[in-house]
Amino acid sequence: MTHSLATLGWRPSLARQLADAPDGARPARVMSVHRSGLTVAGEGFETTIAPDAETAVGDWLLLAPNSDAGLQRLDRQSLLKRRAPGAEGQEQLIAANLDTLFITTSCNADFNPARLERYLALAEDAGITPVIVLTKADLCDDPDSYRRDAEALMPGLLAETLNAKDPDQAARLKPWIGPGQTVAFAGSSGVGKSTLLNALLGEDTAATQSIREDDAKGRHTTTHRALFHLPQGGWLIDLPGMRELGLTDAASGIDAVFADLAELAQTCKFRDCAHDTEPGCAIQAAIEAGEIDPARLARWQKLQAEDRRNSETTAERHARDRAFGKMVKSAMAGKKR
Ligand SMILES: Nc1nc2c(ncn2[C@@H]2O[C@H](COP(=O)(O)OP(=O)(O)OP(=O)(O)O)[C@@H](O)[C@H]2O)c(=O)[nH]1
Ligand SMILES: [Mg+2]
Ligand SMILES: [Zn+2]
Repeated sequence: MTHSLATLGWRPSLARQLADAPDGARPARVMSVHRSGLTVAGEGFETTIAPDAETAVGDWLLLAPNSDAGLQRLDRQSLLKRRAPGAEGQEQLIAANLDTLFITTSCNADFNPARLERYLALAEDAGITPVIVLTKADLCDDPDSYRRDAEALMPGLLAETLNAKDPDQAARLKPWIGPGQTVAFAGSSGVGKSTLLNALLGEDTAATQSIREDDAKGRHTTTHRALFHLPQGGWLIDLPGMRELGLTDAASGIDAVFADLAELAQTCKFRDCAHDTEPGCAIQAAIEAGEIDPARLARWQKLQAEDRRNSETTAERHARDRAFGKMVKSAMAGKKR
């Protein structure tokens, strides 16, 4: 089946980039990434081109007018990447041009502000709009309190409560999954991601089959990543689990989630204020005035520390280990004395 550019998610920010393109160059979106090649689709055509480590599923490319040669990659609206597991510091692209990340949790003990903030920082850092989806509203006395708590996690954040098993309620995600939109679900095991997807997919179609299959355990070991067409017109990309999606170099995403704190910190007396016992600390003053939850400050600082640790280059890590080794040695020497 072939698609129109609009159906594939074409938009003005991409069209503007064609100004300098050669006549007849054809835009095409990367529909799937395999070890052996990239499946790309453009206006009324689909073809396979050579693989390229710099290109991710969801990317937009320009193909030459009369051959399948890739001419250039168009600027991305968003890019989700991770540090490759095992390899030191190497970056691995996961998906490009996602519009929305549905951060999924439930109206129960799975609701964990620190974990949600981690996903939020990941989305913000990648340039993807996060939406919190709160499932199992049908099993909860006060789903609205969860919605309020979720929306308080970040300025401007939206949250939806629903019963994932009810297709009418799953339909609340419609505004984000219409034609040309690209989305993904993230969240712990058991929160209802597959249930929600099934409710959105409705009856079995070919696309349904492949998503359901891909959702089964074990399939993620293949290097295959693909865009699936939703009946509502949008595109879905399956993501690896969160453990494999840890934060690295996400300082700007973290500051976006904690924008209110980051802004306030600018008015602390000292530029390097640790917001602890420093004089003139605007954050501590706001805590004393009851305007900021001290737990939120603690979570911000913890996430920043983790990001700094994960973002260290190998050389920096070795330097820190050496310094630590020296410290241990001198402490031992001190003990002996
Ligand atoms: N009552 C109710 N049950 C739900 C809801 N959402 C999910 N469930 C149930 O919770 C269980 C787990 O749901 P899944 O959809 O498999 O969860 P998942 O997020 O896909 O989990 P993983 O695939 O392991 O990551 C299933 O038994 C669902 O029927 C909901 O909104 N209400
Ligand atoms: Mg699942
Ligand atoms: Zn301060």
